[in-house]
Amino acid sequence: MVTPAALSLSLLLGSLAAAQTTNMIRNPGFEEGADQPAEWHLGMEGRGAGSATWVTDNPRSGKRCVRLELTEPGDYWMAQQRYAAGTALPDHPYRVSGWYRSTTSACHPCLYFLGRDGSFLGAWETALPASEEWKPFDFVIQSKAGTYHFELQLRVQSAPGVCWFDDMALSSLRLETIRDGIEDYELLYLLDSLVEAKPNADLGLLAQAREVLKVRPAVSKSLREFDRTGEAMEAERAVIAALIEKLAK
Ligand SMILES: [Ca+2]
Repeated sequence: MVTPAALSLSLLLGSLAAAQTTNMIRNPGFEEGADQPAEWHLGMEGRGAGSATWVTDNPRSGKRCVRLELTEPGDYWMAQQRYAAGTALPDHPYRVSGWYRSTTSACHPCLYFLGRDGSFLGAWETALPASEEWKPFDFVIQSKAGTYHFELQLRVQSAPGVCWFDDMALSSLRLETIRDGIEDYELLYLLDSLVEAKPNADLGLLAQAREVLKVRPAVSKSLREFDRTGEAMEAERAVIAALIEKLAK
């Protein structure tokens, strides 16, 4: 028999799977491709000797990452990816994140804001500090008025140096936040229904569920203060999902 709780759970798992596809970046871990990383253009703009290559030396994930080198002062060598027209919103928050390592501070993630006719409206760009080990970066940026789509550039810029990028992500922050909010609400609602529907379930499990339903301070604090890492929320979601699974049996 398919119970309402089981049905909700399957719908919920479907929506959780859909939520994994919010990353706009194609081939974000540089794993796909034959001679070149699929979906990425490797090259340079301006002046300066260097290289942009697809490499297997110490990737952050899988077997590959991208390596960018500038051997003399100049503009930039980069891995570039452009998105289809109409895929970005104007005046809208976006989150760009990824992993890098770098011999100098010449490692620059950069996002071009492009208008409806493909015109350049401006760019967001930042220098990342040198790091011998893989290090995450995570920025929230606001798209410019008139933005219709983006171009992403992962650069080594200005000064000589070598940098590597892997596991990139770009997503609409508002959609991400709203979706997560809906999921949290759905998860809590489902858990609450199960506690009501299963008074004869394991007492320890029910007590734990009731405790979670109070919403723990660390989580509500992160909801108010917007925990950028989302670690508290992620941990809580895992606890709630595990309780739902056990109670739904
Ligand atoms: Ca990789």
